[in-house]
Amino acid sequence: SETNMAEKRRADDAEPITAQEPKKAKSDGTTQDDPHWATPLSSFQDFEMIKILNDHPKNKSVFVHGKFKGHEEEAVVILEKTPFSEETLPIALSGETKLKVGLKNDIYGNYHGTPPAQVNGIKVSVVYPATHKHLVKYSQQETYLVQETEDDYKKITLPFLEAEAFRIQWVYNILEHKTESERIVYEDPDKETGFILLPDMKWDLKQVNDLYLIAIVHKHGIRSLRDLTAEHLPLLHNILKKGQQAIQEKFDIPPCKLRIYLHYQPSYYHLHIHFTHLNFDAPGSGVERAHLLTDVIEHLEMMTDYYSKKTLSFCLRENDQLLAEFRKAGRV
Ligand code: GTA
Repeated sequence: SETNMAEKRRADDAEPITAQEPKKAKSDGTTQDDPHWATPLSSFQDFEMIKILNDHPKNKSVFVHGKFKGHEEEAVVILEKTPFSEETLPIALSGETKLKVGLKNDIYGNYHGTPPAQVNGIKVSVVYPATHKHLVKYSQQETYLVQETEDDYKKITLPFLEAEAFRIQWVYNILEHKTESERIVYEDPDKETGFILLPDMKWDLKQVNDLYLIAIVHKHGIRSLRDLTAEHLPLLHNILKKGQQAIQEKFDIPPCKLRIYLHYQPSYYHLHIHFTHLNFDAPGSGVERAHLLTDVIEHLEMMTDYYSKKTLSFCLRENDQLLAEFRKAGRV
Protein backbone atom coordinates (compact mmCIF):
# COMPACT_ATOMS: atom_id res chain seq x y z
CA SER A 1 0.00 0.00 0.00
CA GLU A 2 0.98 3.65 -0.25
CA THR A 3 1.38 3.93 3.52
CA ASN A 4 3.76 0.97 3.50
CA MET A 5 5.74 2.55 0.68
CA ALA A 6 6.02 5.81 2.62
CA GLU A 7 7.15 3.90 5.72
CA LYS A 8 9.68 1.96 3.68
CA ARG A 9 11.04 5.22 2.22
CA ARG A 10 11.31 6.73 5.70
CA ALA A 11 13.06 3.60 6.94
CA ASP A 12 15.48 3.91 4.00
CA ASP A 13 16.39 7.35 5.22
CA ALA A 14 16.36 6.59 8.94
CA GLU A 15 19.34 7.46 11.09
CA PRO A 16 21.93 4.68 11.05
CA ILE A 17 21.93 2.75 14.31
CA THR A 18 25.25 3.02 16.09
CA ALA A 19 26.19 1.49 19.44
CA GLN A 20 26.90 3.95 22.26
CA GLU A 21 29.88 2.71 24.36
CA PRO A 22 32.73 1.89 24.42
CA LYS A 23 34.18 3.95 21.58
CA LYS A 24 37.86 3.73 20.73
CA ALA A 25 38.98 6.40 18.28
CA LYS A 26 40.81 5.14 15.17
CA SER A 27 43.28 7.25 13.20
CA ASP A 28 40.58 8.25 10.64
CA GLY A 29 38.37 9.68 13.41
CA THR A 30 35.89 6.77 13.44
CA THR A 31 35.51 4.32 16.30
CA GLN A 32 35.42 0.51 16.41
CA ASP A 33 31.64 0.63 16.94
CA ASP A 34 30.96 2.81 13.93
CA PRO A 35 29.36 1.04 10.94
CA HIS A 36 31.81 -0.09 8.24
CA TRP A 37 30.71 2.69 5.87
CA ALA A 38 31.77 5.41 8.36
CA THR A 39 35.41 4.77 7.42
CA PRO A 40 36.61 6.94 4.50
CA LEU A 41 37.40 4.90 1.37
CA SER A 42 41.01 4.58 0.27
CA SER A 43 40.28 2.94 -3.12
CA PHE A 44 37.51 1.31 -5.14
CA GLN A 45 38.72 -2.16 -4.25
CA ASP A 46 35.76 -4.59 -4.31
CA PHE A 47 33.42 -2.05 -5.91
CA GLU A 48 30.87 -3.70 -8.19
CA MET A 49 29.12 -1.55 -10.74
CA ILE A 50 25.35 -2.15 -10.99
CA LYS A 51 24.30 0.53 -13.46
CA ILE A 52 25.29 3.84 -15.01
CA LEU A 53 22.61 6.20 -13.72
CA ASN A 54 23.60 9.19 -15.81
CA ASP A 55 26.41 10.22 -18.09
CA HIS A 56 27.39 13.77 -19.07
CA PRO A 57 30.08 13.65 -21.79
CA LYS A 58 30.04 17.47 -22.01
CA ASN A 59 30.76 17.90 -18.27
CA LYS A 60 32.99 14.82 -18.36
CA SER A 61 31.15 13.25 -15.45
CA VAL A 62 29.38 9.97 -14.83
CA PHE A 63 26.97 8.85 -12.06
CA VAL A 64 27.24 5.18 -11.16
CA HIS A 65 25.13 2.88 -8.97
CA GLY A 66 27.08 0.09 -7.32
CA LYS A 67 27.96 -1.79 -4.16
CA PHE A 68 30.98 -3.17 -2.36
CA LYS A 69 31.49 -6.93 -2.41
CA GLY A 70 30.35 -8.51 0.85
CA HIS A 71 28.15 -5.57 1.88
CA GLU A 72 24.43 -5.05 1.41
CA GLU A 73 24.38 -1.24 1.26
CA GLU A 74 24.27 0.40 -2.14
CA ALA A 75 26.34 3.38 -3.28
CA VAL A 76 26.16 6.23 -5.73
CA VAL A 77 29.55 7.27 -7.09
CA ILE A 78 30.07 10.45 -9.11
CA LEU A 79 33.27 10.68 -11.14
CA GLU A 80 34.20 13.98 -12.73
CA LYS A 81 37.25 15.12 -14.67
CA THR A 82 38.59 18.32 -13.14
CA PRO A 83 39.44 21.58 -14.95
CA PHE A 84 43.04 22.50 -15.71
CA SER A 85 44.71 24.99 -13.40
CA GLU A 86 47.49 27.48 -14.08
CA GLU A 87 49.64 26.01 -11.28
CA THR A 88 49.67 22.46 -12.64
CA LEU A 89 49.86 23.27 -16.36
CA PRO A 90 53.69 23.37 -16.36
CA ILE A 91 53.66 19.72 -15.19
CA ALA A 92 51.06 18.68 -17.78
CA LEU A 93 53.10 20.47 -20.46
CA SER A 94 56.43 18.85 -19.63
CA GLY A 95 58.47 15.83 -20.67
CA GLU A 96 56.60 13.85 -18.00
CA THR A 97 53.50 13.79 -20.22
CA LYS A 98 53.83 10.98 -22.73
CA LEU A 99 52.24 11.51 -26.16
CA LYS A 100 51.00 8.92 -28.64
CA VAL A 101 50.32 10.28 -32.08
CA GLY A 102 46.81 9.84 -33.49
CA LEU A 103 47.09 11.99 -36.60
CA LYS A 104 49.84 14.13 -38.11
CA ASN A 105 49.04 16.03 -41.27
CA ASP A 106 51.21 18.95 -42.34
CA ILE A 107 51.02 21.47 -39.46
CA TYR A 108 48.16 19.63 -37.66
CA GLY A 109 48.60 16.95 -34.99
CA ASN A 110 46.35 14.97 -32.59
CA TYR A 111 47.77 12.98 -29.68
CA HIS A 112 46.63 10.85 -26.79
CA GLY A 113 48.43 12.28 -23.76
CA THR A 114 49.15 10.54 -20.46
CA PRO A 115 50.09 13.17 -17.87
CA PRO A 116 51.76 12.22 -14.56
CA ALA A 117 49.48 11.10 -11.71
CA GLN A 118 49.68 14.34 -9.72
CA VAL A 119 47.96 16.33 -12.51
CA ASN A 120 45.68 13.51 -13.60
CA GLY A 121 43.32 13.30 -10.61
CA ILE A 122 39.55 13.02 -10.90
CA LYS A 123 36.95 14.31 -8.48
CA VAL A 124 35.07 11.54 -6.74
CA SER A 125 31.87 11.97 -4.72
CA VAL A 126 30.34 9.01 -2.92
CA VAL A 127 26.94 8.67 -1.26
CA TYR A 128 27.16 5.50 0.83
CA PRO A 129 24.86 4.04 1.91
CA ALA A 130 22.62 5.56 -0.77
CA THR A 131 18.84 5.37 -0.36
CA HIS A 132 16.30 4.77 -3.10
CA LYS A 133 15.75 8.55 -3.19
CA HIS A 134 19.42 9.14 -3.98
CA LEU A 135 19.24 6.65 -6.87
CA VAL A 136 16.23 8.50 -8.24
CA LYS A 137 17.88 11.89 -7.75
CA TYR A 138 21.01 10.97 -9.70
CA SER A 139 19.26 9.09 -12.52
CA GLN A 140 18.64 10.50 -15.96
CA GLN A 141 14.98 11.41 -16.38
CA GLU A 142 12.59 13.51 -18.38
CA THR A 143 11.95 16.89 -16.69
CA TYR A 144 8.73 18.92 -16.51
CA LEU A 145 8.20 22.56 -15.59
CA VAL A 146 5.71 23.09 -12.78
CA GLN A 147 4.08 26.35 -11.66
CA GLU A 148 3.48 26.20 -7.95
CA THR A 149 0.89 28.69 -6.63
CA GLU A 150 0.58 29.72 -2.99
CA ASP A 151 -2.25 27.21 -2.71
CA ASP A 152 -0.27 24.39 -4.37
CA TYR A 153 2.52 24.97 -1.88
CA LYS A 154 0.19 24.68 1.09
CA LYS A 155 -1.83 21.74 -0.24
CA ILE A 156 0.72 19.71 -2.21
CA THR A 157 4.34 20.66 -1.60
CA LEU A 158 4.43 21.40 2.14
CA PRO A 159 2.67 18.19 3.29
CA PHE A 160 4.93 16.23 0.94
CA LEU A 161 8.11 17.87 2.32
CA GLU A 162 7.07 17.28 5.88
CA ALA A 163 6.78 13.55 5.20
CA GLU A 164 9.43 12.92 2.58
CA ALA A 165 12.31 15.43 2.58
CA PHE A 166 15.95 14.23 2.49
CA ARG A 167 17.63 13.93 5.87
CA ILE A 168 19.64 17.01 6.84
CA GLN A 169 21.90 15.42 9.43
CA TRP A 170 24.93 16.56 7.38
CA VAL A 171 23.78 20.20 7.83
CA TYR A 172 23.52 19.84 11.62
CA ASN A 173 26.94 18.13 11.70
CA ILE A 174 28.43 21.21 10.02
CA LEU A 175 26.58 23.72 12.24
CA GLU A 176 27.66 21.83 15.37
CA HIS A 177 31.28 21.59 14.16
CA LYS A 178 31.08 17.78 14.16
CA THR A 179 32.23 17.47 10.55
CA GLU A 180 34.04 19.65 8.00
CA SER A 181 35.00 22.17 10.72
CA GLU A 182 38.52 22.44 9.28
CA ARG A 183 36.98 23.53 5.96
CA ILE A 184 35.04 26.51 7.37
CA VAL A 185 35.95 29.68 5.48
CA TYR A 186 33.94 32.05 7.67
CA GLU A 187 31.54 31.79 10.60
CA ASP A 188 29.23 34.30 12.19
CA PRO A 189 27.90 32.47 15.27
CA ASP A 190 24.88 34.76 15.87
CA LYS A 191 21.75 32.61 16.41
CA GLU A 192 19.48 34.86 14.32
CA THR A 193 21.72 36.35 11.63
CA GLY A 194 24.71 34.00 11.73
CA PHE A 195 25.87 31.36 9.26
CA ILE A 196 28.75 29.09 8.29
CA LEU A 197 30.41 29.57 4.90
CA LEU A 198 32.33 26.56 3.60
CA PRO A 199 33.26 24.82 0.35
CA ASP A 200 30.38 22.94 -1.22
CA MET A 201 30.75 19.18 -1.64
CA LYS A 202 30.92 19.79 -5.41
CA TRP A 203 34.13 21.86 -5.17
CA ASP A 204 37.51 20.19 -4.72
CA LEU A 205 39.27 23.53 -3.99
CA LYS A 206 41.89 22.75 -6.62
CA GLN A 207 41.24 25.87 -8.69
CA VAL A 208 39.13 29.01 -8.20
CA ASN A 209 37.54 28.99 -11.65
CA ASP A 210 34.96 26.48 -10.42
CA LEU A 211 34.68 28.00 -6.93
CA TYR A 212 31.57 26.77 -5.12
CA LEU A 213 30.78 27.57 -1.50
CA ILE A 214 27.60 27.38 0.55
CA ALA A 215 26.44 29.53 3.44
CA ILE A 216 24.32 27.53 5.88
CA VAL A 217 22.26 29.59 8.33
CA HIS A 218 22.51 28.86 12.05
CA LYS A 219 18.80 29.48 12.58
CA HIS A 220 16.74 26.29 12.33
CA GLY A 221 13.29 26.06 10.76
CA ILE A 222 13.67 28.20 7.62
CA ARG A 223 12.94 25.54 5.03
CA SER A 224 13.33 27.44 1.79
CA LEU A 225 12.64 30.62 -0.17
CA ARG A 226 8.92 30.10 0.58
CA ASP A 227 9.49 30.73 4.32
CA LEU A 228 11.39 34.01 3.87
CA THR A 229 9.80 37.31 4.94
CA ALA A 230 11.11 40.83 5.64
CA GLU A 231 11.93 39.54 9.14
CA HIS A 232 14.85 37.64 7.57
CA LEU A 233 16.36 40.67 5.81
CA PRO A 234 19.11 41.22 8.45
CA LEU A 235 20.12 37.56 7.99
CA LEU A 236 20.19 37.80 4.19
CA HIS A 237 22.08 41.13 4.14
CA ASN A 238 24.59 39.67 6.58
CA ILE A 239 25.21 36.58 4.42
CA LEU A 240 25.58 38.69 1.29
CA LYS A 241 28.02 41.18 2.78
CA LYS A 242 30.14 38.91 4.97
CA GLY A 243 30.12 36.07 2.43
CA GLN A 244 31.41 38.38 -0.29
CA GLN A 245 34.07 39.82 2.05
CA ALA A 246 35.28 36.40 3.18
CA ILE A 247 35.58 35.13 -0.42
CA GLN A 248 37.44 38.28 -1.49
CA GLU A 249 39.89 37.86 1.40
CA LYS A 250 40.44 34.13 1.16
CA PHE A 251 40.22 33.50 -2.61
CA ASP A 252 40.77 36.97 -4.07
CA ILE A 253 37.50 36.84 -6.02
CA PRO A 254 35.60 40.17 -6.07
CA PRO A 255 31.79 40.32 -5.54
CA CYS A 256 31.24 41.14 -9.24
CA LYS A 257 32.61 37.68 -10.15
CA LEU A 258 30.23 35.78 -7.86
CA ARG A 259 26.81 34.29 -8.59
CA ILE A 260 25.01 34.19 -5.21
CA TYR A 261 21.65 32.43 -5.18
CA LEU A 262 19.11 30.14 -3.54
CA HIS A 263 17.57 27.08 -5.12
CA TYR A 264 13.86 26.55 -5.38
CA GLN A 265 13.15 23.70 -4.90
CA PRO A 266 16.29 22.87 -2.92
CA SER A 267 17.22 19.27 -2.15
CA TYR A 268 17.75 20.02 1.54
CA TYR A 269 15.18 22.08 3.46
CA HIS A 270 17.41 24.07 5.81
CA LEU A 271 18.14 27.52 4.39
CA HIS A 272 21.45 27.75 2.54
CA ILE A 273 22.86 30.07 -0.11
CA HIS A 274 25.06 29.05 -3.04
CA PHE A 275 28.16 31.13 -3.94
CA THR A 276 29.61 30.11 -7.32
CA HIS A 277 32.19 31.66 -9.65
CA LEU A 278 30.47 33.58 -12.43
CA ASN A 279 32.62 31.83 -15.05
CA PHE A 280 31.49 28.42 -13.81
CA ASP A 281 28.34 26.91 -15.29
CA ALA A 282 27.33 25.30 -11.98
CA PRO A 283 24.62 22.60 -12.02
CA GLY A 284 21.37 24.22 -10.83
CA SER A 285 22.28 27.81 -11.78
CA GLY A 286 19.63 28.06 -14.53
CA VAL A 287 16.53 30.30 -14.49
CA GLU A 288 14.23 27.41 -13.57
CA ARG A 289 15.97 26.87 -10.24
CA ALA A 290 18.26 29.72 -9.12
CA HIS A 291 17.03 32.92 -7.42
CA LEU A 292 19.69 35.62 -7.02
CA LEU A 293 20.12 36.66 -3.38
CA THR A 294 20.13 40.36 -4.33
CA ASP A 295 16.75 39.93 -6.08
CA VAL A 296 15.35 38.00 -3.12
CA ILE A 297 16.42 40.81 -0.77
CA GLU A 298 14.85 43.46 -2.97
CA HIS A 299 11.56 41.56 -3.34
CA LEU A 300 11.30 41.17 0.44
CA GLU A 301 12.07 44.85 0.94
CA MET A 302 9.18 45.70 -1.38
CA MET A 303 6.72 43.15 0.02
CA THR A 304 7.22 41.05 3.13
CA ASP A 305 5.04 38.12 1.98
CA TYR A 306 6.35 38.13 -1.62
CA TYR A 307 7.63 34.54 -1.49
CA SER A 308 4.65 33.05 0.29
CA LYS A 309 2.32 34.59 -2.32
CA LYS A 310 4.27 34.33 -5.56
CA THR A 311 3.72 31.52 -8.04
CA LEU A 312 7.13 29.87 -8.37
CA SER A 313 8.27 27.76 -11.32
CA PHE A 314 10.66 24.83 -11.10
CA CYS A 315 11.42 21.55 -12.80
CA LEU A 316 10.45 18.15 -11.50
CA ARG A 317 11.71 14.87 -12.89
CA GLU A 318 9.70 11.88 -14.08
CA ASN A 319 10.40 9.78 -10.96
CA ASP A 320 10.09 12.60 -8.42
CA GLN A 321 7.38 11.72 -5.93
CA LEU A 322 6.44 15.41 -5.83
CA LEU A 323 5.61 15.29 -9.56
CA ALA A 324 3.24 12.40 -8.84
CA GLU A 325 1.56 14.56 -6.17
CA PHE A 326 1.16 17.47 -8.62
CA ARG A 327 -0.28 15.07 -11.21
CA LYS A 328 -2.67 13.57 -8.67
CA ALA A 329 -3.93 17.08 -7.93
CA GLY A 330 -4.36 17.72 -11.67
CA ARG A 331 -1.76 20.51 -11.61
CA VAL A 332 0.58 19.09 -14.29
N1 GTA B 1 30.08 20.82 2.16
O1 GTA B 1 27.92 16.91 3.13
C1 GTA B 1 27.98 17.93 2.44
C2 GTA B 1 27.03 18.25 1.43
N2 GTA B 1 25.91 17.63 0.94
C3 GTA B 1 25.36 16.36 1.35
C4 GTA B 1 25.38 18.41 -0.03
N3 GTA B 1 26.12 19.51 -0.17
C5 GTA B 1 27.15 19.46 0.72
N4 GTA B 1 28.16 20.32 0.96
C6 GTA B 1 29.06 20.01 1.91
N5 GTA B 1 28.97 18.85 2.63
O2 GTA B 1 25.27 22.34 -3.64
C7 GTA B 1 25.87 20.63 -1.06
C8 GTA B 1 25.44 20.21 -2.44
C9 GTA B 1 24.57 21.39 -2.90
C10 GTA B 1 24.08 22.00 -1.60
C11 GTA B 1 22.62 21.74 -1.39
O3 GTA B 1 24.79 21.38 -0.55
O4 GTA B 1 26.53 19.97 -3.28
P1 GTA B 1 20.38 22.21 -2.65
O5 GTA B 1 19.63 21.85 -1.42
O6 GTA B 1 19.88 23.37 -3.39
O7 GTA B 1 20.41 20.90 -3.50
O8 GTA B 1 21.89 22.50 -2.31
P2 GTA B 1 21.07 20.48 -4.89
O9 GTA B 1 21.68 21.59 -5.58
O10 GTA B 1 20.06 19.65 -5.60
O11 GTA B 1 22.18 19.54 -4.36
P3 GTA B 1 22.92 18.35 -4.95
O12 GTA B 1 22.70 17.26 -3.98
O13 GTA B 1 24.32 18.68 -5.19
O14 GTA B 1 22.23 18.00 -6.35
C12 GTA B 1 22.78 18.51 -7.50
C13 GTA B 1 22.09 18.07 -8.73
O15 GTA B 1 23.01 18.41 -9.73
C14 GTA B 1 21.85 16.57 -8.75
O16 GTA B 1 20.52 16.32 -9.10
C15 GTA B 1 22.81 16.05 -9.80
O17 GTA B 1 22.16 15.22 -10.74
C16 GTA B 1 23.34 17.29 -10.51
N6 GTA B 1 24.80 17.28 -10.68
C17 GTA B 1 25.40 17.58 -11.84
N7 GTA B 1 26.73 17.50 -11.74
C18 GTA B 1 27.00 17.12 -10.49
C19 GTA B 1 28.19 16.84 -9.76
N8 GTA B 1 29.39 16.94 -10.31
N9 GTA B 1 28.11 16.46 -8.48
C20 GTA B 1 26.91 16.36 -7.87
N10 GTA B 1 25.74 16.61 -8.50
C21 GTA B 1 25.77 16.98 -9.79
